[in-house]
Amino acid sequence: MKIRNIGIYGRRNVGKSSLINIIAGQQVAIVDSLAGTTTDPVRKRMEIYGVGPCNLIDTAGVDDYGTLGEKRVGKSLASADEVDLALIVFKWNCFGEEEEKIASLMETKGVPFILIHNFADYENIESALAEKLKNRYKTDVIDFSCKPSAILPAGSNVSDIIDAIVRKFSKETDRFGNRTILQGIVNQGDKIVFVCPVDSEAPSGRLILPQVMAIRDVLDNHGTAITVQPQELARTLQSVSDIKMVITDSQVFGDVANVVPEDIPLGSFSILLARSKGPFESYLNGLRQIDNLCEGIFIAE
Ligand SMILES: Nc1nc2c(ncn2[C@@H]2O[C@H](COP(=O)(O)OP(=O)(O)OP(=O)(O)O)[C@@H](O)[C@H]2O)c(=O)[nH]1
Ligand SMILES: [Mg+2]
Repeated sequence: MKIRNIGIYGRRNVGKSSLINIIAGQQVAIVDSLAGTTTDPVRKRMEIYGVGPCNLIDTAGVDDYGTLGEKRVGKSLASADEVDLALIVFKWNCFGEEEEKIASLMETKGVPFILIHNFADYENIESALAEKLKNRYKTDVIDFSCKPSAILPAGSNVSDIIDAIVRKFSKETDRFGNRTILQGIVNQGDKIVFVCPVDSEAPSGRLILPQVMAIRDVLDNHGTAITVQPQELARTLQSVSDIKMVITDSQVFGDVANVVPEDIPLGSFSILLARSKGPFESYLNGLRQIDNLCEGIFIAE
């Protein structure tokens, strides 16, 4: 199972290190009132029930300055390349340019994030700000306090943060921790055409598992699944408008490619399955190397 990296980001002194310690349930990172206490990313491996093994990564504040400070900021932000989820921490109702920068970096990298308003013992998040952020970023905004003696607002508890983390990951994974077969491809209202030849190679009386998984994924996302044999494809493409994608059995890929117009993306069940199960970027890089191979025997599975 993939180990998830969860990064904690924010300005200096907002309580990032305090938060990693609370989530991990132990003193992982040094906490101090001195701004700029954390200099290098601090990692802690832990198991989150419902997510599996995770690395929590505490980072240096993104508002550090000076030659050394800028190097720290660079290192904090570079970790965005390896994180699967970001916790963006802010305090005192100050969600400004720094926080916006982190959020837009995560959006660019396709990293989901949760917003945590810390220091709730000092002041609660204003409901107008919470609403604004929820609407703008379509994500959880949690009012929280890392101060042990704090009288917390109703429902403010570390379990709220854990629950939000689990929800973020469950949206993008099935219960085995894999991405669903059409992850990120199918959205509500999309029409996807599946080409499933029923020939001598097809099992009797049923569809094969990747086909079933793909149809189910479209239904889960409230899209429309249109399933045809290769012979019916051309007619279907003519009669149905706004098709998002065609996905075919690999055996007939060539024939199907001749029929599908260039503006409709075409994929195969095998490629989608490989994408959902493993390091797809590595597969693609491997594929690019095929042209560089010397003559000989090449076996790939
Ligand atoms: N009152 C209050 N104090 C907090 C809270 N969270 C953290 N602190 C205090 O704020 C100070 C900074 O906390 P840290 O966890 O070190 O903050 P940080 O974001 O890791 O700071 P840097 O490592 O400097 O970037 C410490 O004195 C903490 O005890 C909170 O929710 N409420
Ligand atoms: Mg710190």
